[in-house]
Amino acid sequence: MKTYFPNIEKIQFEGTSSHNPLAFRYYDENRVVAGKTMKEHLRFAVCYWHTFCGTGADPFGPGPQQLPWLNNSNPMEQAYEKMDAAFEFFTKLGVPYYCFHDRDMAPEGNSVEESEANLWDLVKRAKDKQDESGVKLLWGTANLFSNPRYMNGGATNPNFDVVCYGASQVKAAIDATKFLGGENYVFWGGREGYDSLLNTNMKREKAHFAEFLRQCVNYAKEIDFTGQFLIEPKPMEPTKHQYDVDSATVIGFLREHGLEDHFKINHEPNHGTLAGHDPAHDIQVASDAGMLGSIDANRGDHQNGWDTDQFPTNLDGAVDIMRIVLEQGGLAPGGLNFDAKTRRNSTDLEDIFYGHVGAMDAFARALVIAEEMNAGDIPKMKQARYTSFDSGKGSEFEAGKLSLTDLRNLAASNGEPKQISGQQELYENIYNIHLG
Ligand code: XLS
Ligand code: CA
Ligand code: CA
Repeated sequence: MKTYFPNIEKIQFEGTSSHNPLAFRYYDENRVVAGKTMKEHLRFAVCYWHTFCGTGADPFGPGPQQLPWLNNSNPMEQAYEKMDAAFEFFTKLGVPYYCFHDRDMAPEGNSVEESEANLWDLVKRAKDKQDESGVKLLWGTANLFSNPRYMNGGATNPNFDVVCYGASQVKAAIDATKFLGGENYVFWGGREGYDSLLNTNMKREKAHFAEFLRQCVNYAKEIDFTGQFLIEPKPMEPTKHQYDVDSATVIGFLREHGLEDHFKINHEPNHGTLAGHDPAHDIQVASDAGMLGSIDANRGDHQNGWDTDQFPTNLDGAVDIMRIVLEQGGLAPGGLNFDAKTRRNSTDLEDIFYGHVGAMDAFARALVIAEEMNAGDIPKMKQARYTSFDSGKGSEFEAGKLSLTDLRNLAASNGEPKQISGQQELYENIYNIHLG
């Protein structure tokens, strides 16, 4: 079979003394940290869309990246070649998982039936390749945003016919995900949002979205799909106001519509940045609600108001994520999916490997640091800040046993509270010691 990365051998772990840019310095998949291997903790996935479909196009010009698997003018042949390249890449990189949209894998046909047949053809191939390589599907999803028919949204489109068309795609993508043993299924809000209230009944569109999701839950039960459903928040882009703004918004929406037991959050750090949060804030919000399901490991840029989808090679960002993941006992059945793309001018095929190798190493290193940090002074100091609630009147307050008048009377008898420093600088210094 043709090889697309002839100059690249399987990426090996070589340790910190290595200067080989195509080797791992920290990611040793069998190394045990806190009772699990790195592979089990990190559950890395490669995304099909940026890595095999994106060529670096932007609003100012076409993509300069030449991807040899996109040359065939027959769309099905091209999809086969793309899949060969994808599985060669997954295998050489040594990731256990991948993620895809229906349209990344198979071209759209001229009818619902033809699109379903195209997808099914490719999905059967993918199953064989999964079985041969051992690479598994972390999640599947449907693209309800590229085709112009979705210009006013998919599930939230004001035209019912478009909602039905979107449903046909989601149904097929759930079927495909089930067939491939996918451990999750993602709903990212695509064009579910709006640009102007003058032409948009937001309340009705959100109700339609909830009903659409409810029917997906019903369908999963009907076909016995047991993967985890995930919603991915994003505040803007492509629409001005995306409905799934951030973790808190999604949690509120799910609870409002009685869907909270059926969905968790797939959090993308870049989207947290776009929402004006530190990504760790939004991830902690999801985790605190018991709803952090998976992470699209990437990073944005605070200077830019758009989705830069950069590789998450920043160590502190990875540490902040892994601290929360470890605290909640892991991400499974979710994982860390690199929803990231090389920069437009990174035009060598090796650049795709550099991005992934660097990000995998950053997270492997972050896992070890976060484990030490969680066992160190920071959690103890944080806990100590709240000791006044651990016993006596503080614990009665937490148990709901004190009225507002009781609290007032305590203030009167206790007098002016003692000033207690928040010591942020000290915490930051300890954090830096762990970072090494
Ligand atoms: C786009 C999203 C998208 C989802 C999957 O901003 O990140 O790629 O992850 O539809
Ligand atoms: Ca994403
Ligand atoms: Ca993104």
